[in-house]
Amino acid sequence: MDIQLLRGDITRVEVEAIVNAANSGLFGGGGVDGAIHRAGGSAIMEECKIIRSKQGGCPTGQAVFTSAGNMPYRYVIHTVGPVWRGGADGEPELLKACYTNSLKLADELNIISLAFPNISTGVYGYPKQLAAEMAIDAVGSYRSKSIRQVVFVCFDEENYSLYQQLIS
Ligand code: AR6
Repeated sequence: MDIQLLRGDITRVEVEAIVNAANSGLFGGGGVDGAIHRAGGSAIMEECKIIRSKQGGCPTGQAVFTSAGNMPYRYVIHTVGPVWRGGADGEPELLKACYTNSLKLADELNIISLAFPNISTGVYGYPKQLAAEMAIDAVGSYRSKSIRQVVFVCFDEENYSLYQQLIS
């Protein structure tokens, strides 16, 4: 798998599918979740409602998918990162599971290229250095059937420079 790094807005990256850092109710919100729902329009929220009524949302560490609405992607994969509570509450395993379960779902959907935001590093408060190390480790150790390219999309400068140091 080719791993790339970009600074910017995940709704403007050229890939087949993008990952959203959602909440377990799939209610939408701020940060990258808000940006994705704004860019994709109401169709994504309608599909989230259906998932909520069928299975009650998406547990932390798991992943579900919807269409991408108005965005030119095949899918949005919604995963739910852990809220940082000091690190002894299963946060590292749950963050790793977000990446691995999103990759597994992308494989099932025959996705060739996938973009990730820096899950949990906004309002969920996960330390950025630890999250970047986990993200790169999880993606780097995953053996994919269909995915050829993974793009880490960093919105803020701090994450971008952390990823630059870890990837180069
Ligand atoms: N493109 C890429 N990354 C972005 C964008 C964007 N347009 N906007 C922000 N980021 P957060 P979390 C980065 O808070 O910590 C939501 O309200 C941002 O710089 O979006 O997993 C959900 O509904 C940060 O590095 O997600 C949940 O309730 C990263 O995205 C909750 O926040 C993640 O920040 C999830 O919290």
